[in-house]
Amino acid sequence: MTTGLLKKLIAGDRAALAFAITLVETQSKSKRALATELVQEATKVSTRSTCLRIAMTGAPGAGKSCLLERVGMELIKRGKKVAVLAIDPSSPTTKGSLLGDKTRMTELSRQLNAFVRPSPTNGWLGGVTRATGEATLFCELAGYDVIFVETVGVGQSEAAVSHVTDCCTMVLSPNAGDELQAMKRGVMELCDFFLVNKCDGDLVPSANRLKSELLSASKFMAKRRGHWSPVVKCVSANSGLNVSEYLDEMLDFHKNELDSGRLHHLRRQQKLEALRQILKENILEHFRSQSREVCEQVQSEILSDRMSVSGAAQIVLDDYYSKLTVERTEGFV
Ligand SMILES: Nc1nc2c(ncn2[C@@H]2O[C@H](COP(=O)(O)OP(=O)(O)OP(=O)(O)O)[C@@H](O)[C@H]2O)c(=O)[nH]1
Ligand SMILES: [Mg+2]
Repeated sequence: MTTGLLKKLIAGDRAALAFAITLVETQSKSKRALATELVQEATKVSTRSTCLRIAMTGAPGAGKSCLLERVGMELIKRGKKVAVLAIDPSSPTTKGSLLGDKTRMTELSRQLNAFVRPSPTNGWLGGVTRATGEATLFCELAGYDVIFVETVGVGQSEAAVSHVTDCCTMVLSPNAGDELQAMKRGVMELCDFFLVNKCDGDLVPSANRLKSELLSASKFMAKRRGHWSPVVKCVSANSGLNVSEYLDEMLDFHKNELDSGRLHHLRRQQKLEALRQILKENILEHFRSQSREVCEQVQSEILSDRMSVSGAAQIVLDDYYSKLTVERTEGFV
């Protein structure tokens, strides 16, 4: 059923790639079986584990898309094929800021060796782990060498995206000092590169100030990788300042990770994490669908002090397990 689609994917057919990604993004149960089959087949034939997967995160308006346009074009000049998967957890449709993303990567979108794909997640962050991981796999099969995943930094998205990428770049605006104070240390510790964007015109002094702040903050961060201290750079998507240098360091980083076997190890761990995530999501969904009513009942009991929290939890769990037993017995009849 999916063999034809897979062949087209491997041949680099962009329409087939777009179709395959739509398929894994769907939440419709009937299409899910087809999507699972496609991913299964794709996994078996996937041999290109040397692709580079980069998460590009940062607050709205930091300049992620503009930078990706620059970085992507530079990679294309160097003979690489580039894919950008832009995820927006806040946008329930492909309208809104995502159209903005498309237009901000106009030059890149027009390149034969580039594939730009906006993906709404319908507020479902778990979607980043599964659908994006699968979309990345398809991009690799279709021959893309570097795959960027653009996410709006909202704390959880960095953690989710770190499960499907090799490294993480955070883009910041020069005036993001306050944001930096508020940012959870754990989020910063997931990043390997910090780019202070918009280092041009009047913004140069504040960009340099933020760079110093980041450098001192990074000294106190726990290292995500023992051998690597995060790189902090001032860049400008407008002027192109340091874009090429960033890419050189990124490619070096990737080569080191690959040669040392660390990347291989990371991806194995990511696969197991993805399995855990999918199981967790499905089990939770099943639990919610079965236990909504009893949950509501015990909630009011707890709030009026007629029941202890642990006693209420036990009632909900007993009810859930008893339904599971009934389901299984009925299944055998
Ligand atoms: N001065 C200056 N402005 C920039 C630069 N890069 C981006 N901008 C401006 O910053 C604004 C936001 O840029 P985007 O690339 O869309 O930012 P983003 O982080 O992708 O935003 P979201 O996708 O909405 O989260 C735009 O108005 C850009 O023109 C830069 O290097 N210098
Ligand atoms: Mg953007």
